[in-house]
Amino acid sequence: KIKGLIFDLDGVLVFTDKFHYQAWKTMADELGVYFDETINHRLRGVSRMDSLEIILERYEGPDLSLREKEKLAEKKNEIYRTLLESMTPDDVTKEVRDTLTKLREKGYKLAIGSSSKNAKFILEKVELKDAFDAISDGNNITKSKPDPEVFLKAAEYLGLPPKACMVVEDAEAGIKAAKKGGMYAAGIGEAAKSINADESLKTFSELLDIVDK
Ligand code: G16
Ligand code: MG
Repeated sequence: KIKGLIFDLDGVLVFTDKFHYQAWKTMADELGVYFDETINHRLRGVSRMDSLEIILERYEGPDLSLREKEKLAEKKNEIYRTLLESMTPDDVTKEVRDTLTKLREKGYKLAIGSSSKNAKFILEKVELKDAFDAISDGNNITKSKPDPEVFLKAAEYLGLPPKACMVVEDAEAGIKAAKKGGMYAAGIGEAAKSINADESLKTFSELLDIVDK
């Protein structure tokens, strides 16, 4: 029996992927590294430093030290944070907001399970922070998705065993993480096609129909 839901942030509740793309693209252009939407797709749900490594697969310049890589990641984050400043509550659909409210009214515990270190900042910008009982994000984990750590922490914060939790994800790495953590996995968007997902959602509000099943 499902008692809690754990939501991925980017790609499920908000669409910050366009900002991630823009920020990485600016950095890649400066480095002279080829980067496009297809490569960007591989960055979904992946941590900042792991994302940088994926982009650097096409880098042909001199070897970069860890410090130089950290500088590049910091630079990307500065550009990304500036883009996030433009977000408002209108960046969350009514469907998402209403569904979260109804799930809570039904008695479900709700948490965020995001790889992002900017999760709290984003939730504040779109005024969604109060919709959740717990937030597990890039700041409280050591291993990024597909490792289940971020979701296991979210379940722990909710005080629920993993098997009583349903994870809602748009990325394959996130679906894999949920399954490895012993949770029920619902795919939306790109991850709705995942063969590893237990449920595939065409719309966000469909959650209300499948969660009690
Ligand atoms: C998000 C994005 C990833 C991003 C990661 C880390 O994860 O999908 O593309 O690389 O967070 O973000 P930051 O650089 O802000 O720490 P999620 O798990 O919310 O989909
Ligand atoms: Mg995501």
